[in-house]
Amino acid sequence: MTDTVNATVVTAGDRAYAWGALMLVASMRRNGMGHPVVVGAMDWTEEQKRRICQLGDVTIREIERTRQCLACQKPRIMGCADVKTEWVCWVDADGLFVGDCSEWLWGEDVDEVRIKRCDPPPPDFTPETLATWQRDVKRFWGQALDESRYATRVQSGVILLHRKWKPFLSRWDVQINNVLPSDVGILMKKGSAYYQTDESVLGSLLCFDPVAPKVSEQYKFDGRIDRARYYLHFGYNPKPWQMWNPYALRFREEAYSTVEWLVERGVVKKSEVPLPLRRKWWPFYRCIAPLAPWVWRAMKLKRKLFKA
Ligand SMILES: [Mn+2]
Repeated sequence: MTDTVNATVVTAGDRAYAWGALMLVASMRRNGMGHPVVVGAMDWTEEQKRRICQLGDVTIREIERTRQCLACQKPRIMGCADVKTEWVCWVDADGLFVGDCSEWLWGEDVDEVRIKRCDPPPPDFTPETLATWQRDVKRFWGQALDESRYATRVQSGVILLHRKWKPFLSRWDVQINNVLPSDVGILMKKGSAYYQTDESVLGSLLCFDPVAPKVSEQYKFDGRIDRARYYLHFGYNPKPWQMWNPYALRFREEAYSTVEWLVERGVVKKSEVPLPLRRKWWPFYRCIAPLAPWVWRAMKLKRKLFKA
């Protein structure tokens, strides 16, 4: 194993994402991926930290409470001193590795970033967005390319980068804090050039920053090379540890078996598993999945009302 590990996996979440992060790291360990893990944890309970550390080689990095979406801290956590390997790989805490993905975590070209391109280009990738990106990159860094390098933007759920790009990570960090409000949520207003927050800012740099890493031709984490080895993403909200949404239903087997692995190893007790992650409750949660978008709206409203 040691000579197949030269990357650190980095993820983060607030208390509501602790189950996601736990399942993510469990999916690595049960598939033989022994990579060191750094977890940015905002406001986690001692119990939540203890559980994930039991999976071995996990470093908890406390994150100060903030109203800004945690994804905006990706560049800071990826560039932190706890990452000691040649390569660093950001992975969103709302997904799992299926199979042993060690080979995809082995960087090939130090000048490249391995990240998924949106195909087709998303609706927010407009000429107006590009003009704003170019203007802002030029405004803050003194120079910008005349034309975008790419005809689409990227998705930042998985980002594999060599450590030589630390200065690029700090430019991304500075740019996030320059162009996004300090209390930005998961998304900006529709029509904004930075609709996808951290992801849009990264897109602006990859498209226009003259000294940005190149986006690799192949992403690899989507199972196109090997259908048995990929990263699955529990898209949309709520997340499976809260309630199953219609999109995520397809991943139930991977989720249940990961949780059962955690229970078998004594990392969590059966009684501590959230109901949606218990096989017994599947008929119920499958049945109410169509209500997920409304439940999510209600959860967001509740948060707004009580935290404002
Ligand atoms: Mn996600």
